[in-house]
Amino acid sequence: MYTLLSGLYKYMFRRDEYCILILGLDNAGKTTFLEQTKTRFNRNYKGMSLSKITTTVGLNIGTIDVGKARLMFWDLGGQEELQSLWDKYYAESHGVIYVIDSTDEERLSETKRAFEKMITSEVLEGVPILVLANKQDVETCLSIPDIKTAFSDCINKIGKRDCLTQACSALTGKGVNEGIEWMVKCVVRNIHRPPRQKDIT
Ligand code: G3D
Repeated sequence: MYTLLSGLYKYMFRRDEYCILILGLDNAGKTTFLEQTKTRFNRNYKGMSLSKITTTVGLNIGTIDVGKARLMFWDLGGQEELQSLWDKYYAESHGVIYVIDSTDEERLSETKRAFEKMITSEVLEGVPILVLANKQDVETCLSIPDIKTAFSDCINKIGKRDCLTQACSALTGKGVNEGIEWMVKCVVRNIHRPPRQKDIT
């Protein structure tokens, strides 16, 4: 009886786990986004003060539960020398959140190059990509149409995968829930699709 009940309990509360990479240049707001996400989705999480966050060096991790999905985030450093490590994590990932600093027009072509390199990786084929146009709380920031125009020649490389550009402020939280909920929908749907080539052993 105990085994039956414990099995039933486990079945009812079982969560499917998904690894989500948070990528983007240094200073884009990746760590702030992760902290904001943890604060919003984990009821008892007491986050650090968002204004005290410093740029990602190495790796930050975090987990949230949304419905029956458990998202495990890996926030990777965005400095040029750390970007070469991103692809070591691709094979494990179910989704990518790519964070752009909408206030940094000077580095727009640099972030586009890093984005292009990432989306052309075969290992990430079919993996949903959420592009966060971050820092939209800053009045002088680039708008979504500005960013989409700057990234327009990436469209063909995105292919058939799910991709959404979401306006966001990691600092105030605007757009964060919408982005996460979209990602959950995509990864849950993908798990019921035939496996990607890399998953076939
Ligand atoms: P990173 O992890 O991508 O390197 P961080 O970036 O999360 O460390 O953020 C870099 C800087 O951008 C931080 O400011 C942080 O407060 C700021 N920032 C992040 N998201 C937003 C946002 O949505 N709006 C605004 N206005 N600022 C944001 P400092 O001053 O500590 O460098």
